Amino acid sequence: MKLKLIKGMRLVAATHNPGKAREIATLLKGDYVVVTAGSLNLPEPEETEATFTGNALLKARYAAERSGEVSLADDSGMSVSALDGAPGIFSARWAGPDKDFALAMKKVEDRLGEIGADDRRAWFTSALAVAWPDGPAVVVEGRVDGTLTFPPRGDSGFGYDPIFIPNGHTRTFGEMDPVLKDALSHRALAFAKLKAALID
Ligand code: ITT
Repeated sequence: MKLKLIKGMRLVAATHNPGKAREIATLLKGDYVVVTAGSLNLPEPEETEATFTGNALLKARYAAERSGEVSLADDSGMSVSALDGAPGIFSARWAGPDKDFALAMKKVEDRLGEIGADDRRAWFTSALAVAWPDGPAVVVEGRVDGTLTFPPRGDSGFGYDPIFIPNGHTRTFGEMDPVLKDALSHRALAFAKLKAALID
């Protein structure tokens, strides 16, 4: 069977993160009827896998099984070179139970200070998985490289956006027009791959 996403169909966005849900809806550009896992009252699965792609597949499959509809999940995070790729898949968990990203960004700054690292290189990864209720699934990954800046700048976007400057730019993702972030982000790059694989 050839897996395809047909324009106009309903897609469950298997995320409970409003910032991500907004970006996913924009990237699907009105071609699909997007319903969120939250609006269907689907619970959040525990992210037990060790990779972005593993957790993206786990979340997409979990939503597809419970909703009976084609589901799309994103597992993403920020990795810091000098911290050996941390927080990586633990990016959400560094913000604690209150999802406090000011705290998470401070933790990144403090860890860099503790080890006396000058290297400010970092990257974002987004793994996007689509799962069909009858079993098949597809996963792709996108990555954008950049450098970190402290203190955080800008209140656009979400998560770690205020400390991340993508290469070739001077503004953080938090200061940038969301249209520009959506044109060059890790999520946009993963979407381009997904479209090439699943959309005619
Ligand atoms: P769902 O699992 O419900 O989708 P989540 O927030 O728990 O929501 P993840 O497990 O994938 O999602 O965690 C990824 C974290 O990495 C997320 O909470 C953000 O803080 C951060 N992150 C991912 N993409 C980001 C982006 O584009 N800009 C800023 N931070 C981002």
